[in-house]
Amino acid sequence: MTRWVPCYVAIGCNVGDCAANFRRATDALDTLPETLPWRRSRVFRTKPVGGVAQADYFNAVLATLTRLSPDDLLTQLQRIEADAGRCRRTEQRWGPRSLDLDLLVYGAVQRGDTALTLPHPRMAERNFVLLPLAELAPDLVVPRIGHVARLARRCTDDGMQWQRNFEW
Ligand code: A4P
Ligand code: MG
Repeated sequence: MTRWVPCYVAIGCNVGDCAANFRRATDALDTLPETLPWRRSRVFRTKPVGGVAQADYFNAVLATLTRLSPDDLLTQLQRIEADAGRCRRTEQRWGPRSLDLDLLVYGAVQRGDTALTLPHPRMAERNFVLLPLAELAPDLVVPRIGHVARLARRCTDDGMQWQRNFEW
């Protein structure tokens, strides 16, 4: 029998009605087959990272246990992004997007394919990933990256504001 695997997904948005996009995404995630209901971190408003001038983002992290394979889970994440109006062909790398769902960690799996790199290669550099991830899984040790709470302790929360009234 396939085992349940803990996995973590970063969610981000800086185009359109982000609360509605987050809600639609989490509703869709909660209906995935072979996947338990998702837990959520708090939502933060964050300054854009990556050098492209654009609006602030809303960011959070989601956690579940799944029996889907990493590739099937990524396919589902990309379908949910497309349903929220995201079009990869026309958008700029690190530019504005209505919904970004990045698979951060899938159990202890490590792989380097362009289509799916695990753990997510830039997660250790991103405060908007580490701080919410540390709320859900402080004791997680991410392969090649390290202990989440320890990494999060090195982050500053400059440019990150908790969105207490974000309704999703
Ligand atoms: N891909 C490979 N590995 C993965 C993975 N672990 N999870 C491939 C998801 N996708 C993965 O991703 C590009 C390709 O990466 C996909 O085709 C997939 O097969 P994408 O989501 O289309 O593009 P992206 O998100 O622009 O690329 P990337 O490299 O994931 O960018 P980041 O690192 O997500 O940066 N600033 C703030 N404050 N908040 C943000 O959320 N996000 C970005 C995007 C930039 N600045 C930001 C934020
Ligand atoms: Mg992405």
